[in-house]
Amino acid sequence: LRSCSKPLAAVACLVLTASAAAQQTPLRTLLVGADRRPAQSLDGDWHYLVEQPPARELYDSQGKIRDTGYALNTHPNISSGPHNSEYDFSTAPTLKVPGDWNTQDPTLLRFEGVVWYQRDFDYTPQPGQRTFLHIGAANYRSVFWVNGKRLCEHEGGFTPFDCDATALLHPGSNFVVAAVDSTRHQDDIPSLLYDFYDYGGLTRDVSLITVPTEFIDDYRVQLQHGASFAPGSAAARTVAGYVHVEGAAAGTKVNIRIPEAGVDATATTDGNGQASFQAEAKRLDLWSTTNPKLYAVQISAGADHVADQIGFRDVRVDGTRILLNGKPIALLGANMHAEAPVRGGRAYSDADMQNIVKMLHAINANFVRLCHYPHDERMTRATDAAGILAWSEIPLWQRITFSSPEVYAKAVTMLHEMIRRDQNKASVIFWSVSNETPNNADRTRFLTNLANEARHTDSTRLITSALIGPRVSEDRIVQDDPLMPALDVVGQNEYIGWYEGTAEDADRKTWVLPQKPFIMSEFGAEATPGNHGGAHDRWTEEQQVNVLQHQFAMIRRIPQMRGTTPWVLMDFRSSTRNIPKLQNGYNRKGLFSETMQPKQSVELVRKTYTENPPVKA
Ligand code: GCB
Repeated sequence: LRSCSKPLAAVACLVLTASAAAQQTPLRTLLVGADRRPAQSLDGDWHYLVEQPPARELYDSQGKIRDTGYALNTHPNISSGPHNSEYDFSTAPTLKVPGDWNTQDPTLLRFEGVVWYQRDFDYTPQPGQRTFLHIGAANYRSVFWVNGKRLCEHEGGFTPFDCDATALLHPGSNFVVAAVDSTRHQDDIPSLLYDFYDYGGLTRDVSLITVPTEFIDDYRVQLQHGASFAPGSAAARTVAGYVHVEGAAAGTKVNIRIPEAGVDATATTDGNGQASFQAEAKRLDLWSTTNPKLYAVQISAGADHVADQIGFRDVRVDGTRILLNGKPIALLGANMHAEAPVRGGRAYSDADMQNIVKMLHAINANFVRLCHYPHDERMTRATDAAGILAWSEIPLWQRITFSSPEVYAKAVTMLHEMIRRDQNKASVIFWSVSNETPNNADRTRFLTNLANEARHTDSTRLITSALIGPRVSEDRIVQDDPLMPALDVVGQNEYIGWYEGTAEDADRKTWVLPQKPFIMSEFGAEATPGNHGGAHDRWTEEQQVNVLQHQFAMIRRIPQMRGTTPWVLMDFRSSTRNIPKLQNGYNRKGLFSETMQPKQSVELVRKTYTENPPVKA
């Protein structure tokens, strides 16, 4: 519990200390670079049982988690003895993990509640090692038991966690039971209402990761922040960061090697297990959108090793400009939900990510807003490899209980988890703290504190949020949201031509904005794929093109604009979109349909981004 001094662990530790005394809950952490470690995959078929609300197998009448019942994975006496049990995982059907339950069982398409999962696995303990159960994401609340004993709990549907299962595992056959609860509550993040699908389940990879007793749980390896890119100054090539070794005594040696860049640095841990380092690279190609160079980075400490692929780049703001490696950059992109193209459901595979990258390439994008929650780590690996800059967001969507200190604590945990997982991804340049929140004192205090927390946790990226609702008086749009001083870059959402007025209204608008870099982070119109008509006929591909054309023309007239992300790259499932025939359960503002069929708008956006970008660098 020494790592309680670190921000992420501190939050986990608070949770742990409360329950630790009563239940001896083992350490829960988030292993940086977990996806790079050798692992025993637990993906595949898991038995499942569905519990209708109020889920009395999981919660007692006070709402506390029960450790009896399904968690024990007992089997009913079927042929002899008194009848003893009303469930049986071993004869229950299976769901694939990773994967949401909604798209795997037609009866669960709209199910929000508790689903129980179970699987057996073989395990061979190794002396002097610790084994973590790694969960890529479980939406929304989840509880895990190993061999009938409670292992850990987690809240939040989009970030990974690692639970130390060493003490609960034994040689030979073991079993794990998980209860995943997607029920919505007012004080959750997101809260009760949102315009995307509530995909429940073990939506990302599950595995066992074995590490030595002293192990690398956290590291940052980056281009040293603040390097000079002024003409004539020495090339920026100092690599700096830290390695944290959980359980290490002060003075433990840590080695960081980047052979191709000629880096071979050693450092020693302090009393908190942390070793900071700084090293001159002999040669270093900076990561950029045109040269997404990733280096093999090897980190070792005692018996533990992690091998990662890391790009080195600098991002900062200069007045109203955004600089990548010292050069102004225009961000041309689109929004994207973590929705699997073609297959449907929550995206989780490399093939899903490649399809998303394919669509981004089709519009000649160099940027993607990954909305409205952290996507699968495969996505930010894919943007790293493809040279596509990324915006990553926590799911503070519209109406959150901003007055609640408990909700603020949850938001901080989600922010730390998002940052910690992707802190070594060169492509991720923005941490977004929220989307379209109501402008009032509670929310502004909450989000200002959260933005400061994000900057304090990671000063090497830019902090942003997507705002809505500027003051409009006739054709003058004045954005004076008091959250803006806390942001490095401001995202602006607006739907002129769809939720308000006509496409042509955009031609008359004058935007009055502070001297900061802005991104037009949402704009667009719905078009049912294959539906055609005139430029003013609703739901047609032609109208969508018309709205986007007028939007691009308007954006071109706003000098602070440095990026655009139309809403949205691909149609996505949303339980709030229920106009039969036109929507059929999908938000239709996609440039592509959910099966990746391009609408006419794809060609418009591609041509605009290629020949006449709507923003200047
Ligand atoms: C918004 C939200 C986004 C919605 C979109 C829409 O303003 O940020 O989550 O899906 O509008 O289509 O209404």
